[in-house]
Amino acid sequence: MNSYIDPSSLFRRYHNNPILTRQKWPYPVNAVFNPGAVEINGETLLMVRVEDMRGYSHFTLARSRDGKTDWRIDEKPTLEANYQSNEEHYGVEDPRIVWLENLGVYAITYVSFSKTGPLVSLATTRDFITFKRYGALLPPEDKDASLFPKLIKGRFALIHRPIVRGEAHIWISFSPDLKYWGEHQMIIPSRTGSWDSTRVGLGPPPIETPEGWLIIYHGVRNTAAGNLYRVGLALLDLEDPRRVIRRSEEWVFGPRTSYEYIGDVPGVVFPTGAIVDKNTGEMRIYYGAADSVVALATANIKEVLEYLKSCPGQKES
Ligand code: BMA
Repeated sequence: MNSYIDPSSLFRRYHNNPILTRQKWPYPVNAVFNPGAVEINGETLLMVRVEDMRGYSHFTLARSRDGKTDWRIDEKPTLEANYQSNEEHYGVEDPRIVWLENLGVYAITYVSFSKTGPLVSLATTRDFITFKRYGALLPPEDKDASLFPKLIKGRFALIHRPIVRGEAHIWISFSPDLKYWGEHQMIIPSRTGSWDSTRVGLGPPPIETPEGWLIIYHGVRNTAAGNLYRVGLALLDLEDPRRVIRRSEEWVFGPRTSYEYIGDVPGVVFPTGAIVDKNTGEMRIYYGAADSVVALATANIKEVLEYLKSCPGQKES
């Protein structure tokens, strides 16, 4: 146990949660959740996963000046699945967005639901109006992926979560060109007996900090009442993100409120976007709650790193 910092005090729910609901949507939908987040010209832009009444998902943009209030939601979908394709036949889900410094584009990794299972796909954009689709990066079954915002030793790096032999652990892979991927390595495994025993998967994209790449991930435990989705933390080495410097033993955020327990999938908090205010250190974490609404939690990044530094390191594998 960590002695002096209460992990459940690190993330604080926004008092006006949920911030986005299907009732606020300009057109009829079933649910809005798991948004990618990015800051552009001081404005927060959420690329929200919107599930239609068929059960297929697409992405629609919502914008706010302070990232908390007065959300302006686009009248129609921003990025629709290419339903004719095998890759996106059943829709697109759970986008993660990074600004790719070296290419000068936003990179959106998302789950495309193909006829043969979930795939990790990539699209890039400069303006969130037109998109260049790269297609699937790796074979199914794979989800919960994000690029690092920077090249690592001259190569692109991708965190993702393949399912292999029924096991779901977090992996990293590298590419010289966003096309050919290799040097696949498992970095954050699920832990037998723990709160994250059934599955783990990356939440928001990796966040660069002086201490390392901050990883916010979801962990799942299968219970008598179904799957419980909670959130844990890890820190990866800046130069070599295959190296896990720290990992929390405890979860730091989990379902507690009615909007996290009442919805299509009860007992789910699923963070997919994070924005750090460099001046105040406030980190805004956008998450899907109960696969039905978008909610916001805030944390102080210094406190989060302080807590992580009190966590155990991971043995070299
Ligand atoms: C995961 C993903 C998420 C979803 C979560 C909880 O496997 O499919 O989109 O929010 O399950 O249902």
